[in-house]
Amino acid sequence: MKRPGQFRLFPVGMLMFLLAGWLAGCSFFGGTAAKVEVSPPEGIIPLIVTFDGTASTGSGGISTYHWTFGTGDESYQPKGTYAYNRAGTFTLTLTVRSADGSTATKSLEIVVAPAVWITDSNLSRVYKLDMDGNVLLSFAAPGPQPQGIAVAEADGQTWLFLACQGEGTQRIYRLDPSDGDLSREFAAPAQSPREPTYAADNPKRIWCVDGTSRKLYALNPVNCQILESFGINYFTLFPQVRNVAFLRTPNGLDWTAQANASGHLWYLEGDNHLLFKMKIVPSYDLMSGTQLEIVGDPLYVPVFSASAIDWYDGFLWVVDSNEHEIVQIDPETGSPTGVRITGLPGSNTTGMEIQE
Ligand SMILES: [Ca+2]
Repeated sequence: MKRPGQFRLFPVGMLMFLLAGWLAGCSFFGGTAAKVEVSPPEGIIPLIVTFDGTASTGSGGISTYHWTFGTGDESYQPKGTYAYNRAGTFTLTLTVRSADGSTATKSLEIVVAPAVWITDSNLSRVYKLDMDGNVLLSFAAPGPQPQGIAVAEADGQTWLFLACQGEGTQRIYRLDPSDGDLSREFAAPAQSPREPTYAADNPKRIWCVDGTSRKLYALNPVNCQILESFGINYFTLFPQVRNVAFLRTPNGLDWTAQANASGHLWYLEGDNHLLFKMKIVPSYDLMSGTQLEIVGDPLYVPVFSASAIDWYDGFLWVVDSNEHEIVQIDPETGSPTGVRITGLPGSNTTGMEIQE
C-alpha cells in the first residue's frame, strides 16, 4: 500500500541533493563540463569517426577545445572527423577550457578492428572481410588472376598492392582500398609474381616472390622498380635449404617488424610446407647490398593446401584454399590453435593480408 508521506518526502530530498551538487559544481569548480559525442566508437579499419565537443558547457562559454586521439595526433577544433588507420584500442580525450580558465576532461575508448584482405585468382576479385569472415567490400581486380595482396604506404597514403599474372601479362597494381579504384600499375619483376608484402621500416620495401625465376624481389614502394633480388643460388650457402625445396612453389611471404633492426621475411614453401625465417640485414655502405640470412630451423606448417600467410596478433594465419578458410597456427608448435576464419568467399584464395 502506498504511503503518501514518504512519497512526497523523497523528491524533496532528491531536489536538495541535486541543488547541493549543482552549487558545489558551479561555485567551487567553475561548472565546466566536457561532453564528447563520437560516432562510431568502434568499427573496422580504417575507422572514420566524427567527434563533437560542442555540447560542453562552462562559465562564459568554452574558449578552447583540445582533442587527443590516442595516436599522437591532436586537434583544436570544436568538432570534426578523424581517421584511425591502425587497428587497436585508443583513448580519445577532450579537454575544454572555459572563458573563466577552468578546465574539464572527458575520455572514451575507440576500438578499431582489423580487416582481412583476400584475392581470388579464379574470379579475379578482391574481398575485404572482418575477422569473422563477413564480406565488407568486394571488387574486381584490374588484371587477371591476382596472386597476392599487400597493404602498403606510398606517397603518404595507404594502398593495396595486387600482384597479377595471366593472359600473358604480369603486373603489380596499386589500388585505393576504399573502393578498389586503380591508382597506378607497374610491370611485375618477373613472370609469376606472388605474395607481395610490405616491409614498413626503413628502407621501406615491397617484397615479392616469383616461382618461375625462383627469386625474392625487393621493390621500391613508390614505383615498384626492382631494388634488389635474391635468387636460389644466393641461398645455397645456408644448410636449411641445401636438401629441401626452396623458392620453388611460393605459398606465402610475409614481413614482421623487429625492434631496432630491419625485421624478418617469412617464406612458406608449398612443396614441403616449410616456413623459413629470413633476417634482413640492410647494407652498411654504398658498396654492400642488403643481405638475407635464413635463421633457425624451418617450421613445418600442417596446412596441405596453404596458399598465403600473414602474421597477426602473435600467430601465423594460413589460408587453406581447399577448405576456404584461414587457420590460426601457434608458432611455438606449428599446430592449429582451433581458431579459424571459415567460409571464405570466392573459389580459389591466393593471397591474404590482415590489415592492422
Ligand atoms: Ca603482412
